[in-house]
Amino acid sequence: MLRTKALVGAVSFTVALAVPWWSFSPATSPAPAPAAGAAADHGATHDDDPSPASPGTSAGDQEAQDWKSMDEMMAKRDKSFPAKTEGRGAQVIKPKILEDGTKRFTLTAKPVKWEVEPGKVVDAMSYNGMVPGPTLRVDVGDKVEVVLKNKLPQSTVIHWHGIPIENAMDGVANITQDPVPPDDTFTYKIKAERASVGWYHSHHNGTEQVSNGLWGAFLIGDMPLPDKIKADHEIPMQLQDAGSIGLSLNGKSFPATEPIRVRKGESVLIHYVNAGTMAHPMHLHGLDQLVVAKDGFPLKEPYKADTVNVAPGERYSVLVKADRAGKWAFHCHIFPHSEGKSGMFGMFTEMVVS
Ligand SMILES: [Cu+2]
Repeated sequence: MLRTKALVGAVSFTVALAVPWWSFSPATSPAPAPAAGAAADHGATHDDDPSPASPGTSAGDQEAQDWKSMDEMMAKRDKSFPAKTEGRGAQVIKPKILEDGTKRFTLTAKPVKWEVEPGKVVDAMSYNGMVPGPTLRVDVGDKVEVVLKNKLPQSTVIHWHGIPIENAMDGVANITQDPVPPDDTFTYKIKAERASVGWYHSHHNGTEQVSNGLWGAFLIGDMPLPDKIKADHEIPMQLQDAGSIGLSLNGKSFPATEPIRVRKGESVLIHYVNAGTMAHPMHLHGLDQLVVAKDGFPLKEPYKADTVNVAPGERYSVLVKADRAGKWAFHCHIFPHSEGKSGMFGMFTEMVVS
């Protein structure tokens, strides 16, 4: 079954130990290596303006030194992938099964220091201490309860995006419920009516709360795939570009993004979830993306693409047949979101087929 392997991919990819490049002394470097703070500049905007030539050197010398130091800086950063960081987002959590079979999840909203990439630790808002929040997975027909415990210093609520639900449970502050104040709780009751690629997020002070980490994936049932293919891996790829988290895939920025490691011939089902504020054209090198669903609704006629543009709030589900070995770049094709003069950053990872 898809689900048994489900998210195995999402939870089992190993992240190799790598020494952050900025831990090396820059003393022998022709140009000072950017400090960790420079990485923090990789937010929603990225300044890639070329530096002016220094006075006192010929243009030729300056250029030679510039391209060498630029290449050196890029190589250190790019080759530090996949870099180790504290914390891992989107982990699958198991529900408590109540006597009547109801599956109960607990999501505790609380502040967390989140390491987006090596040396860049930000003040984030989290569910259960991770960004994105835990991945919730249930079957069609399940009765589900989600207990929200608010340990934030401000009120919050949870909205269930793309999940059919009773209005009173829709989780929009002051529209369907009162905001849940600090140290209070609220229990959402959800009947899992149909297969869904949903997600959940705050709908109270969303500009700050969602951008700073209060969202997660909520998958119901199995997505029917063309030719009854069973995917070997199923991976939510959650996009963010704003707030304290900034440009990231599943809560991490390159070089701390997670590579997708698969065997040649395997099928990978990827659910893009855009929790950010901009559209991101997600481009995979070397392997076709077969778009099989939009917002969890299976397409009657799936289509192939090499770049899939995912607007805020949208989900696209793509099936990738890993039929060519290699390290395939996988990134947002807006280069100011993924690649600049200090190397790769933000929304960049690899699909490694071996
Ligand atoms: Cu982008």
